[in-house]
Amino acid sequence: MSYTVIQTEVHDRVGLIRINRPKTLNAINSTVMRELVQALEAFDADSAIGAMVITGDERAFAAGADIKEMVDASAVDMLLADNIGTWDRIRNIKKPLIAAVSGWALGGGNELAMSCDMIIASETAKFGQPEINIGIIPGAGGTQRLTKAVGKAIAMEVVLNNRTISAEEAYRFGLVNRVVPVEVYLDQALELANELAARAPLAIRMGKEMVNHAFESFLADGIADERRSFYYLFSSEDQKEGMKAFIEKRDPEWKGR
Ligand code: DAK
Repeated sequence: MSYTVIQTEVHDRVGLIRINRPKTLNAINSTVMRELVQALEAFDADSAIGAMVITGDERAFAAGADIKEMVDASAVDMLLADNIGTWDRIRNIKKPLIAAVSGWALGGGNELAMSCDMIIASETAKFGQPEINIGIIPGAGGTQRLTKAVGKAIAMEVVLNNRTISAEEAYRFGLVNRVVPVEVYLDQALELANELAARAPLAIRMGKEMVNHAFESFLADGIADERRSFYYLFSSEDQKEGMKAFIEKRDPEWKGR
């Protein structure tokens, strides 16, 4: 299959997917989302592949959903767009998924990393949910998965006040598996993925399902509520102002309506 905004490679028994929009810090537009899920599903169906790694580049894993694509969307546009269904398909991937994160993992980028089973971070990785800066909230699991991973106190600061979590903090809070030098973060992720790929496939699949079950009980309800709140905010003037201000490189003027 040929892709336009991602690149795929095979390393031994591991399928590697690189998000490739460096000029926008790998912002996730609908094409990235569609191609990413297509590539994941293709690797998931390929018996030569035992695990997958998702990465960006050294500067950014992904700086979030593409704000330029969302700025003019209404709540109904967001609800009807196919992005939701596409995003949900990541949860159905059976083989282990590792995020190899360097630089920014923000908004939808952090939500994508948290949708993976493990995260290998470079020392430069920075995790956050800065949606509050543009008048919205996380909409792809951020409020739910982050809270479960790091606890309420830190999650509140991240979601409400744009606190950024450094790589070292992310390890301490239990968000990532390892922090390694930037020169080796991708190699280490591939090595770990190859170790997983060599293990008993059915036991790996069941183990992943069961750990997710423990982590994700009640998650579906929380995610559905989060999504409704996320769409609702697209009927506000503050969402338009927040996103326009980002694009115009100025501070937003909030109206609270
Ligand atoms: N969207 C579009 N363009 C982006 C972008 C983004 N998220 N992030 C960065 N860029 C672009 C910048 O506009 C700039 O483009 P030019 O001006 O050169 O044309 C280029 O990338 C380089 O960025 P900067 O010049 O800003 O670089 P700096 O190093 O100064 O700053 C930064 C880096 C990461 C701090 C900054 O770029 C930034 O604050 N970016 C925005 C981060 C953000 O707010 N992310 C959250 C977006 S909302 C859902 C799925 C997903 C989502 C929700 C629902 N469903 C399926 C329901 C997710 C929502 C979000 O992620």
